[in-house]
Amino acid sequence: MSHLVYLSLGSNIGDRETDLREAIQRLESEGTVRSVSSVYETEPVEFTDQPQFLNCAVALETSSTPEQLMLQLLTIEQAMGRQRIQKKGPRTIDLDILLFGDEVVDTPGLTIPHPAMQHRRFVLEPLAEIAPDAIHPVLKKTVRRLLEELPPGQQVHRAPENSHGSHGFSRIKK
Ligand code: PH2
Ligand code: MG
Ligand code: MG
Repeated sequence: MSHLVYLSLGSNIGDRETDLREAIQRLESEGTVRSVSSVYETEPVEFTDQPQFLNCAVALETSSTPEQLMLQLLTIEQAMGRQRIQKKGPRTIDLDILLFGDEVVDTPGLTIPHPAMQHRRFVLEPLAEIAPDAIHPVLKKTVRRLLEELPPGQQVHRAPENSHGSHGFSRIKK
């Protein structure tokens, strides 16, 4: 049984765009990448004294369970040199599960939907680009609606495209 999962990717140290692209490539071995949003330059929120982020959203079709996928994401983060020094602090790569089909998971190690997604423009703006009609199974609202309901603030804008165009990966796949 496979599920369509939405992930948020972020990087704010090192070559941020290369790291996002490498993470997406690595995700290909965990399932099928169905779509990738534009890359957004976003101001840091929650822990604000850190560099600007690049963020994007990815739709991944996977036959893993939520727990298996979480471990796969952790393994990718570690393989890419992620160091955990400061909570919510600078990172080379962060891979978070936002939505896992319509499943709801609430265990000490894993919460799905991501507990902060509805408050974060850096999550909702890229996600709305690839999945405006996806439904948050707890709040029972579409991603489009969650984005519309966000209070003003949190700067997010599409990063300029690089010389390869489309950041070197195709946006929407069949
Ligand atoms: N991630 C955080 C905390 N703050 N801010 C932005 N703009 N983008 C992020 O990915 C981010 C953040 C914790 O994971
Ligand atoms: Mg995160
Ligand atoms: Mg994370």
